[in-house]
Amino acid sequence: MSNQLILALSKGRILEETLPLLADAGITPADDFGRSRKLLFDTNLPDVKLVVIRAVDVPTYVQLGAADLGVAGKDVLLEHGAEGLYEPLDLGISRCRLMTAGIVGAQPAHAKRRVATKFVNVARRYYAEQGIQAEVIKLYGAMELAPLMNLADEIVDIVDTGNTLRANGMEPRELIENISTRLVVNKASMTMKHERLRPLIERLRQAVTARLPA
Ligand code: PRT
Ligand code: MG
Repeated sequence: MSNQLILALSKGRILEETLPLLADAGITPADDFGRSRKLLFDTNLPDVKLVVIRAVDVPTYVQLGAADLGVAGKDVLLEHGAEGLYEPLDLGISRCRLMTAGIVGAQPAHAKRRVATKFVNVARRYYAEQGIQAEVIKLYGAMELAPLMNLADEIVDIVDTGNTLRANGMEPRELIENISTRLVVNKASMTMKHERLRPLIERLRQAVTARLPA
C-alpha cells in the first residue's frame, strides 16, 4: 500500500467535475467505478488508487496521511484549516462564493448578530475581522431556513446563481471568499513520495492550463 498513491475525491457535485479533469490528465478509474458500492478503486495507472468520500472528510484523510492527495473545495479547506496540507493547484472547477446572506431588506435585530452556518470557523473569523459581535450557530443543512424561522439574523453559505437565496426571500450581502476546488497534498507524502507525486501533479496542472481561455 505504501508504494501506492491514494487520491481522495470529494463525492457529489465536485466529483462530477473532477472526473473529466482527471481524464484530461490521463487518469481514469477502473470499470467498476460508480457502478458498485465500493469506495476504493483502481485506476489505469498501476500505482494510483482513488477513494471517494464525503467532501468534508477529504482534508482529514490527506492531513493524516491516509490519502496522499485530495480534491476539495476551498470552502471546506478554509473551514478545516491548512495544517499538514500543501495546496499546489487550483483546479478551477465547482466555482462559487462564500457569502453572508439575510432576508431581503431586513436589518440585524440583535446587538449580537446570530449567524447560522455549517462554516463556523470561517464565520467566527470573518465577523471578528469585521468587528461585528456574532453568535455563530452550527447547522448541517438548509441554512436558508434559519432566518425565515427566526433562528438567525444572517447565514454564511455557498452562493452560485443566488437562486436558492431568492427562492427563500433572501439576498446575498457580503463576499467572504471566492471559492474553487483545490488539489491538496499531504506534507510528508510530498517529501517522501516526491518522485511519484511530481509527475502526477504536473499532469493535472497541464490539464487545468489546457482549459484556460487562450
Ligand atoms: O452533500 P454532502 O453533505 O455530503 O456534502 P456537500 O453538500 O458539501 O457536497 P456537494 O456535493 O453539495 O458539494 C459541495 C461543494 O461544491 C462545496 O464545498 C463547494 O466547494 C462546491 N459548490 C459549488 C457548491 C455550490 N457550487 C453550490 N451551489 N456547494 C453547494 N452549493 C449549494 C449551496 O449550499 C446552496 O444550497 O447550492 C445552493 C446555492 O446555489 P445557487 O445556485 O442557488 O446560488
Ligand atoms: Mg450537498
